[in-house]
Amino acid sequence: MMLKVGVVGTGMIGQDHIRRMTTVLAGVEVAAVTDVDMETAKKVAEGLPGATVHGSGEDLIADPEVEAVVVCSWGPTHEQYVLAAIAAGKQVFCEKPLATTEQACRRIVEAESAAGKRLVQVGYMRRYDEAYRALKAVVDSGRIGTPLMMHCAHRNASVPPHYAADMAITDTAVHEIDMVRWMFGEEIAAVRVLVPRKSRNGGDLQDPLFLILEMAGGALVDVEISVNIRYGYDIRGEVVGEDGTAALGEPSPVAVRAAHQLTAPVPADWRERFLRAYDVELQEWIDSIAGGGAPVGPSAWDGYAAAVVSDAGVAALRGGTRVEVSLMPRPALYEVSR
Ligand code: NAD
Ligand code: ISE
Repeated sequence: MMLKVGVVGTGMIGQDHIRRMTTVLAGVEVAAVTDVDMETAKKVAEGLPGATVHGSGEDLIADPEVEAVVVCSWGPTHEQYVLAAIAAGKQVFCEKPLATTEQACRRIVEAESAAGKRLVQVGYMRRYDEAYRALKAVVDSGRIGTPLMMHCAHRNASVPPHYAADMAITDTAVHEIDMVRWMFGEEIAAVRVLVPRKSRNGGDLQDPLFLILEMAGGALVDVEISVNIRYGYDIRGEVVGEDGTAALGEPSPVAVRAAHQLTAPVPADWRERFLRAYDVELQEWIDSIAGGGAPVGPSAWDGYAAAVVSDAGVAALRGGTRVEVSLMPRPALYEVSR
C-alpha cells in the first residue's frame, strides 16, 4: 500500500522532503505538488513521474488522488492549508511552526477538536533525533537527578534574505521551545529575552539573542540564538541535574588529529545535521496514518503551545520585560499527546 501525498511548497524543505519520500522512505508516493512559484513547482514535478501540478494548495488538497498533505510553504501560509486539510478530513503534516500566531494555532486546534480526531502533525523533528532521544532517555531515567537547568545553543551559519527580525524567535527558537516542553514533560511558564551586543554579520537583525525560559516546574532553560555565525550549523544542549549533567554528543562521527590539530566537521545546515531525524519523523508519520490510523507525533496542541510561547518571546524582546505564558484549557483530544 502506497500513501499518496500532496506537497504544498516546493522550496528548500519541500524539495528535501520530496527527495526523502521518493528515494529513502517506504510506503509513500508523491502524487501532487504546488507552489505559488509555479516554475519551481513544475521543475520539481519533472522528477516525479505521474505527479499533478496544482495551481493552488486548496486545489491540491481537494484532489481525490491526494490522501494526505505535507505543508512546506512559508509559516504565515500554514493556517489556510492546515484548515483546508482538516475540512477535507485529510491527514496533514505541517512543517513548523504550525502557524505564526497564537490565534491562528487556536483556530487549528478548535477545528481539529471539532473534527473529533487527530489529523495534524507538526514538524518538530528534534523529538526524532537520535541525540535528543538519548538525552531525554537519560533525563527520564533519573540518573542525573531532577533537572534544574538546560543550556541550549541554536546557531545558523546564515539565514535567507526574507528572514525578518521576529523569526529568530518564531522560526528558529521555536524548535527549542517545543523541545524543552517535550524534554521536561511540562509547559513553559514565562519568557525573558536578553539582547547582547550585535554581531557585525547580522545586518539589520538583532543577532544574537539570548532567551530564558522558565519551566512550570521551576527549571530554567537558556537558549542562545545566533543566525549568522558563519562557521557552520551548530546545535547544542546540556541538561544540568541535581546529581549530574547530560549533553548532546558531537554530531560528527569522526575527529581527526593531524599536524598538531584536532578537527571535526561542523554541519553546513539543518538538512545535514537533522538528516536522519527528518527521515524517522516522516516515516513514523506515514506508518501511523497508513490504513486510517492517527498520528502520534507533535500535535496541533504542541504547535499551539509553542506559538503562545514564541508570541510571549516576541513581546519580551520588544518590551524588554518578563512575559508570562497563558494557555487555553487543553481540549480532550490532546490529553494523551507528548
Ligand atoms: P523556502 O522559502 O525555501 O520555501 C518555501 C516555499 O513555499 C517557496 O517555494 C515559496 O514560493 C512557497 N510558498 C510561499 N507561499 C506559498 C503559498 N501561499 N502557497 C504555496 N506555496 C507557497 O522556505 P523553507 O526553508 O523551505 O521553509 C518552509 C517552511 O519549512 C517554513 O515554515 C520553515 O519554518 C520550515 N522549515 C523547517 C525546518 C525544520 O528544521 N523542520 C527547516 C527549514 C524550514
Ligand atoms: C529554519 O526554518 C529551521 O527550521 C531550521 O531548523 C532552523 O535552524 C532555522 O533557524 C530556521 O530558520
